[in-house]
Amino acid sequence: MADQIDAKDQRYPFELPLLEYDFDALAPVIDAKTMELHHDKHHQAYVDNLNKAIVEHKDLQEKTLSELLSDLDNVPEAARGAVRNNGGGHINHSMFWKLMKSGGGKPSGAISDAINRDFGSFDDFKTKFNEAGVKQFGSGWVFVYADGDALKIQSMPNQDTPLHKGVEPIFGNDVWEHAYYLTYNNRRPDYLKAWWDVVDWDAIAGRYEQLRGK
Ligand code: MN3
Repeated sequence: MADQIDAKDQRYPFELPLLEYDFDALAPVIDAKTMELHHDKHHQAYVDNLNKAIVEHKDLQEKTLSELLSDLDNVPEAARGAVRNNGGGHINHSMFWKLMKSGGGKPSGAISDAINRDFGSFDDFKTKFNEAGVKQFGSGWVFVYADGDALKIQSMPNQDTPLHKGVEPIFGNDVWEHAYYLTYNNRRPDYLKAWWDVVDWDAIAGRYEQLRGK
């Protein structure tokens, strides 16, 4: 929904964003049951547990999610782990849903130029990204972010985000088993390869432009 506040700018109480497409829109790359569980159960749980974690912390309720995650040192220790995990879960998944659409596409414009400049070709870029996803031990994400002008690929564990270092990711893929297990079972490399077929490059180009403007 256009009038819903983006997760990074939300303050307590945090809210689950509505999916802008049907659960089966990304099938067969991501099956409908996985989408339903992933959005309605997993993401909802991150939102609920984030709200619970700061229900007693009035000072933290003043901060946006982006402010909380980029300044964890100033979150009291009793709430820090829960904010890191569930706040990260909320911001990562809120980004993730918007990076995908039925039919996908190909990069174009400035983001395509940057990929070719920094990785040689789109195919080489995808290979490096997929390798980072395969190598991430256990649960986590693979992110692309800008380091100055240069694009970087970085895998991170659990629900961590480059925001912990003050850097907003351009995009990322979820490599938790819950993201792919029903269709791909243990075959994470197959999921990583197939995922590119539902990536919305217009959405990524929009994020890239917005982040470059900062
Ligand atoms: Mn997930």
